[in-house]
Amino acid sequence: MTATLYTNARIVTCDGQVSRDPAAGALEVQTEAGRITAVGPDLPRRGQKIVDCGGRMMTPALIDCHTHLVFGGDRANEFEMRLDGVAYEEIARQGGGIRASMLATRAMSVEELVQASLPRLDHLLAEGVTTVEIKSGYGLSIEAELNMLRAARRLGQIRPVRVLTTWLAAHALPPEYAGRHAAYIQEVAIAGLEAAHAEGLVDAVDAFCEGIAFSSAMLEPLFLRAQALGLPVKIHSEQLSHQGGTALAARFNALSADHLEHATAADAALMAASGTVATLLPGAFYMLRETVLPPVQAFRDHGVPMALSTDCNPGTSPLTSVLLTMNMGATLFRLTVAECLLAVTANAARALGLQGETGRIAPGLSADLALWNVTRPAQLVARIGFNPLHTRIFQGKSQ
Ligand code: DI6
Ligand code: FE
Repeated sequence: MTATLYTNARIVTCDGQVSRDPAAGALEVQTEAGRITAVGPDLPRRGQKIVDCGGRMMTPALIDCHTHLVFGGDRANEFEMRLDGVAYEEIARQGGGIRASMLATRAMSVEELVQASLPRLDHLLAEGVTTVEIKSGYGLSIEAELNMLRAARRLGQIRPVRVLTTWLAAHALPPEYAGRHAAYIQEVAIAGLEAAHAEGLVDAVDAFCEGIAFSSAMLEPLFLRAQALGLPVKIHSEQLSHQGGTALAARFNALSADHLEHATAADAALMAASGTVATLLPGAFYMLRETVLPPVQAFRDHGVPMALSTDCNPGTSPLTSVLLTMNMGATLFRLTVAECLLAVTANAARALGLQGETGRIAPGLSADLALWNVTRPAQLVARIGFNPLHTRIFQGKSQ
């Protein structure tokens, strides 16, 4: 197999320093058999296929590390209710919210879920995404949760994309378990996790730690089971209130804690010690018109890596644009341009345990690259509703 040499690009490796103004041609990238084999100035010519990038900017391909992309139905009606002043938590208490999506999701076959989710996935891919995490969490019964992850795996087979699947049965309490949180965790979240794991459907385990969902004490048995199965954990924590989910997750060396608007500096210190990534989800913050900002400066001070993700879901973040997410990370959360780019590449890879596989332009990693019709990272983050993707490269193959 011949190698490919990408020349005349402004390469932002996201491996260490993110360059503000990469110079065209200063670095070259060589790929072979789907991997990056060399990065550097003036790489030796030895018969590789030469791709002249025309002075364009090249970055690692983008990663969406927190999505609920597979679901049935839509919840535009709840959007209207919120415009009328009804709070998200109130809608959930009235049986809307996650439970409304549960009814629509349970009614669909795996194939129907795949078809409903494909346009959302395709929208991400069109923006240079090559890795997507997809959670269960709208089935809330063992079989319906398994079907969501079967659909997620299928999406990864029919499109050129790396799909990571996350077991999020502990997302909400279905009506048949009303008032019986502990029983739900045992009989559905844990029993189903074992079935899903046996079927090869689980890359990580997640849970929603919130007043309207589960307390950290309720979630501990689930995380213990995940740990026993050798599965990494993640958590939705401190989104609407401070519940202590981040501290629980840090005790289990979670890959990431996500949302975190109500997290504290003490949480940041725990995350730093456990190597847990802070995944910020500005789409949900925006949709819910939240006002409490995540403690970004505390994450910086403690050296907690920050990721950004769409949180693509039918209720609080019907967002399928990683580029817009970067813009929101900067505008709403005051991340720098360099932080925004790392947040959807190197740090997003870390949030999935994939730091040795993708998310940086470095020798040995998968050749997952994006070539853009811009010359500087700021041009990727500054614009709204604009897609400058020129070429998406997944495992060395251009699309
Ligand atoms: N936090 C979120 O933002 C989503 N899930 C979660 O735990 C919202 C899910 C939904 O409203 O459908
Ligand atoms: Fe979420």
